[in-house]
Amino acid sequence: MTTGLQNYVVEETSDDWVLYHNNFSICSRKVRLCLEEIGLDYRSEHIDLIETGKYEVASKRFLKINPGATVPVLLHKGRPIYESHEQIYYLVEHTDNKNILPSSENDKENMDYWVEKSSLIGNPLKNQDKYAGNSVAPLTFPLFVAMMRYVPFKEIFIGLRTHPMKERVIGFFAFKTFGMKIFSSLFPFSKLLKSSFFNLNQHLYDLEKHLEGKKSLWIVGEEFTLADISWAVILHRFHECGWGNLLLADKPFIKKYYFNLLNRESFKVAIDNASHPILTKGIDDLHKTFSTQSSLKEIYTQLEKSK
Ligand SMILES: N[C@@H](CCC(=O)N[C@@H](CS)C(=O)NCC(=O)O)C(=O)O
Repeated sequence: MTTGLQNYVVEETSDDWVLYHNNFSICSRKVRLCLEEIGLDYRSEHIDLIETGKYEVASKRFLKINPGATVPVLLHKGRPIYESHEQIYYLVEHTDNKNILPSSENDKENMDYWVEKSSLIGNPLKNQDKYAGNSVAPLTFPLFVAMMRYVPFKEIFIGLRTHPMKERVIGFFAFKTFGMKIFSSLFPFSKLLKSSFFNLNQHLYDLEKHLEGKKSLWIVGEEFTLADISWAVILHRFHECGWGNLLLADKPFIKKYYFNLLNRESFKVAIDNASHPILTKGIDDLHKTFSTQSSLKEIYTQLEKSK
């Protein structure tokens, strides 16, 4: 598939900008944050993932928008862009409001480096040492398990028929079937959680060192840029999944940086105010489970000791 704006129309529409997205999806949050920062008017189309109750992402209607069955998809005059890291660049380059692009070439290079490092590219189980987005993905699995309690099996079975990536559907079937026991050493998931944790921790050390040296409000400097948008959703994701204390215990500069992100108006609109009932219940259940469920607790304690 070619990158960036595709040369075909997937929807006849009079809306210049349409975003197909999901409130829980980390990549969708990134693009919503960008849209808020730019202040762009767009039509919002919420699409359910199995985590939020059903495989709307693999429905006939949505597969016409994206045969790959993923969100977010940004449409510009009906033509799609499929990758979130490309969507945010496209948005700033094709709208008047350029205030989140750095003015100097040097800063722009710096921004590109941090955007790429935080992206989720390709299979999240690969290239975790290159992309923080890939390494945070498996750390979300405990929250997936918690959310699956509220999703009936029959909805997962629909995905077995319609979803182009069957391995993902089988993963959710296993999460629903085994619950948190899936993180015991009998399954490969505990090893995966640990290696993803180590990879993400390394990316965070790099960011900590950068922020410490820079001593600026945001990643590139005093200007808020795409790099901050891209990291905001990663930091928020591991906090909502209960890894925040462990990952940031020795990183005071990221802690302060995250505090500033949380207080940004765009963050409140694009992330805090865009939740979902299954997500709220899942987070609540997970945070209780973390300290009581033996296999998760064991992983947490092992990681704590290893730091
Ligand atoms: N590299 C893509 C990743 C897109 C992606 O995997 N999106 C997830 C949600 S964050 C999704 O739509 N999953 C649907 C599914 O697995 O059924 C991007 O950056 O946009």
